[in-house]
Amino acid sequence: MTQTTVDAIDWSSWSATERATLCFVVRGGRVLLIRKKRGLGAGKINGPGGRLEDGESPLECAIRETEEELRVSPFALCPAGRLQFQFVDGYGIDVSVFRAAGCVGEPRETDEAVPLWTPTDAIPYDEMWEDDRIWLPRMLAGEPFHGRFVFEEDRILDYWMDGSIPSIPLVTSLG
Ligand code: 8OG
Repeated sequence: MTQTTVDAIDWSSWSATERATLCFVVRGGRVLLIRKKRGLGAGKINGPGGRLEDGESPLECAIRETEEELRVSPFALCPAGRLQFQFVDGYGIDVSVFRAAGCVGEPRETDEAVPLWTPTDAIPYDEMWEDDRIWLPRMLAGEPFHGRFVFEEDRILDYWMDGSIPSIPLVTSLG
């Protein structure tokens, strides 16, 4: 894979190496973020989430990952957006983003993550993936989004953002 622009990629036939999820609990002017301790993006601040297991739907994955990383169960999840990342080394990841109205339990630190209840007007973008400042405001505002990003390591080379409803079913399994 040597394409370095969004337009150079045939997105109609694009397939990701892996599928993953993100789950943002947004409640009372704050969003539940994490400091990730391991995996892709370790050290960065992100939402809870991770890669799909075999036979799992994105919705199931988003709930399981939040439970594993923070020991809380998110509820009232809604599909919020879709993010397609192509890295120039050939790796691609397709991320279903969910917003949750709340969670049961108090978030706790685990060996995967440190919980960070963060005011929605003080998001630490400098410590997050470079693309987050592009779509996270839409997620917080409840606006749908669909983003495509070409990355080289952790730097954006090119991107496209659209405010449409994501074009894949977010709550069914690939089978
Ligand atoms: O299993 P693991 O935690 O390593 O899965 C990667 C997680 O990182 C998954 O939740 C999806 C998420 N992720 C990316 N790229 C980006 C990105 O650019 N921004 C954000 N916020 N999350 C990302 O893989």
